[in-house]
Amino acid sequence: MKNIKLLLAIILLMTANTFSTAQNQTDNDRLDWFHEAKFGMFIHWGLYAVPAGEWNGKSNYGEWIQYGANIPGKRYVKFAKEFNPVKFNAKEWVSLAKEAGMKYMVITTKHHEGFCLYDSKLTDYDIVDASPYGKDPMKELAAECQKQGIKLCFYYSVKDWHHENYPLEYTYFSKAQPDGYVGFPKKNKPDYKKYFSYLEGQIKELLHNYGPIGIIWFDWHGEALSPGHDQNRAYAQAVVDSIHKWQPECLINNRFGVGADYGTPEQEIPGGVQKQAFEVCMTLNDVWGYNKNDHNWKSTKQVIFNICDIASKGGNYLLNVGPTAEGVIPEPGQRILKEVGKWMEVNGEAIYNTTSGGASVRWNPDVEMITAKPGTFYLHVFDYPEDGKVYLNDFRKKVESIYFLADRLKKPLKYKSHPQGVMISLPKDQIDEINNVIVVEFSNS
Ligand code: FHN
Repeated sequence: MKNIKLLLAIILLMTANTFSTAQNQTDNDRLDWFHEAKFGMFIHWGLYAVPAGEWNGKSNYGEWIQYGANIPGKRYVKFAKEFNPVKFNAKEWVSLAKEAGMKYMVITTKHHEGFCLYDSKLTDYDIVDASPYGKDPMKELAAECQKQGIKLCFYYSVKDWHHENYPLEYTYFSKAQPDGYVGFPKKNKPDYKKYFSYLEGQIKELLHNYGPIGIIWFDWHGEALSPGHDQNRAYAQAVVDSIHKWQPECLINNRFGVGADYGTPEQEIPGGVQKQAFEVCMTLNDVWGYNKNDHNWKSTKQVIFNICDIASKGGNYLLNVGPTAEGVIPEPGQRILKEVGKWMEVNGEAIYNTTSGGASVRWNPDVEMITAKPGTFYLHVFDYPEDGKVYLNDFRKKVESIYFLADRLKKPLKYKSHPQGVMISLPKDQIDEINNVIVVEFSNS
């Protein structure tokens, strides 16, 4: 009897371990495509593109124009009648993302304004029922992403300035809005539970009507999860459980407050290598939504530097475009992304499916950053050395070969090994005007 109990205990322990490993394994599996992808397109598109950043003589607004310009809800909803993206072309948007070297696309299905960019049966405040366009652009994008092998992901704002059950207490207040801001005076006391069943119903629509979705990219749930709001956390956990039931492979970012698969630093790159998966989201100019006066575009070099810097810390880069109300991605943004794509076409091997090169870069002033794959380091050299020498310290492997990634012939570069590293001699002329990636293939022997 004693042996049977011992045997049962061992089986239980093994099963438990297998289960927990499998559970962790499933979570890790969910992130596999994300770690391989590294670079994605963020798209902020909504009624805010109609005023295009301008209102009452001020012109520095973006997607927060309803709040920032204090536009009453009954005036704001009239933008829906002017939102007619007749120039929207899903094939052009997806082809641009692909040409830029982006592997996934995160598009706003509903931003804080509450207007839905997809055909929702839970509200008429959507592009099919409330705008002259009358079609569902998410259907077109889903088909085109499927065709071109780009993973479609959906941004969804928990904050909702339009919904009658979104509480005033969960919004910011200001001199102009001392009690907080939602677009419409509240007729009754908002019922957050009812709002959350609306939210869950819309997430269900998004995960049932558009094929496989890579990420539900939640935004702004923070205020509702402050201490004393444990019930809201329970509502959110129920939605997370539903998402895992409806599409087990779908990732959830960290802005829902529960169920996070990865972190989302915004407009800044973390200082060092991160332990948890993360994705830096950034605007290409200054604002997320379309502003016709925002011409402060990042340079192609800066974007490439950011891609490499983020990848060298183990993260993804989600770079934003804000299309016009007619459905056009601004031309400067298109130009920059196409130039970035040319660099990625030649050097993408040093980005896609790489991991951080570790912290060793701090001992290597000649190298801005290092990305890695098993048996390979990619040294990113933006500032080409005048003396032609690159020292790689804190490196004790056996060099197998060293060459420029951009050199199709993989002509060996001269090097001299040292117990703590290797000194690489570069030719006088650099191979790339932005980033000269040096491949160091090594073995442990
Ligand atoms: O308020 C939003 C903002 O409009 C934009 O959508 C960004 C994108 O990450 N998220 C919130 C600000 O953190």
